Amino acid sequence: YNWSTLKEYKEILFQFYNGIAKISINRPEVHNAFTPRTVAEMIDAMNICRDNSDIGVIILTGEGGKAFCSGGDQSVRGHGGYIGEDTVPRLNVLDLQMQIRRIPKPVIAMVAGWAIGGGHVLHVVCDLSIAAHNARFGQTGPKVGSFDGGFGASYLARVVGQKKAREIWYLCDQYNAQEALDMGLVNKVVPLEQLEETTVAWCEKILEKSPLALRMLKASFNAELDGQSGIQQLAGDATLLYYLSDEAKEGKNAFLEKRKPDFSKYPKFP
Ligand code: 2NE
Repeated sequence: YNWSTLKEYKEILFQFYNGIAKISINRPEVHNAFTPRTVAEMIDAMNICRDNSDIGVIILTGEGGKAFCSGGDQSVRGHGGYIGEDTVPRLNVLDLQMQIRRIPKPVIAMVAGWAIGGGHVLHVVCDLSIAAHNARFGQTGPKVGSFDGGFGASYLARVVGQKKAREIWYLCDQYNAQEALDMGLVNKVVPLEQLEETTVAWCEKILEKSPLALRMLKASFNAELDGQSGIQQLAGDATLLYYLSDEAKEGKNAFLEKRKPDFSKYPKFP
């Protein structure tokens, strides 16, 4: 594919092809472990994906074919978080998780090799996951002195069930691609050589669909699980749709024209 660079970063690649944005962690020497900077760059790229109307779907992946992401870089883990150049301890990957969940476009995890620890949680929060045969999944928190009790626990449990999620966290075992498929943790497993073409084909199928319908579906899937904040997202989308109507525009126009609004002609649907 003829991927073009959307923006240059230090620790990620950010590319575009035919309506698809691809965000790749580019630290293969540490199995694509993330630092606060990696995460900040991904957050910046995600913001661009949200605003750019040429982008309809986002692929999240890791460079090198051996790892999707191995979680937080333990060599920069300090007192209270992961420490970057500014010496501030951060857990900014939690903000990235929220952003993946909130962005009103499908995000697909394209997983080759390790998806471990905080890297595993990143694929879990994506809308869809496509795995290569060499993919390996698991959490390590209780082994390395960490845990993710947010989406990493509760949403994982929604995906694979309570018993399996507890097994994943309590035992810190690793699961192969077939096992991940069997427990509903990934959508599809393909040979490594076909990973990108399959993922792009799924993106292209999605891109043929109605963007507003996809947006409403993503918000609806979230709303069912996210309580007040999920309803807030879905309700925001209802406001967006309402703003497109003449009825809503009449309210704004009347205010600006300093007259009483006339809503009488708008239907009261059954
Ligand atoms: C992923 C795994 C199982 C792979 O094992 P293997 O044997 O195939 O590779 P190896 O030799 O361990 O890794 C290759 C190089 O990458 C580094 C290693 O240290 C090694 O470097 P060198 O010895 O060659 O110099 N590397 C790998 N993962 C790293 C990491 N996360 N941080 C820094 N360097 C890393 C094996 O590598 C593994 O178990 N990795 C650690 C996985 C892990 O525990 N991640 C953190 C979980 S906690 C977390 O992510 C988190 C959270 O729980 C809550 C909030 C935010 C983050």
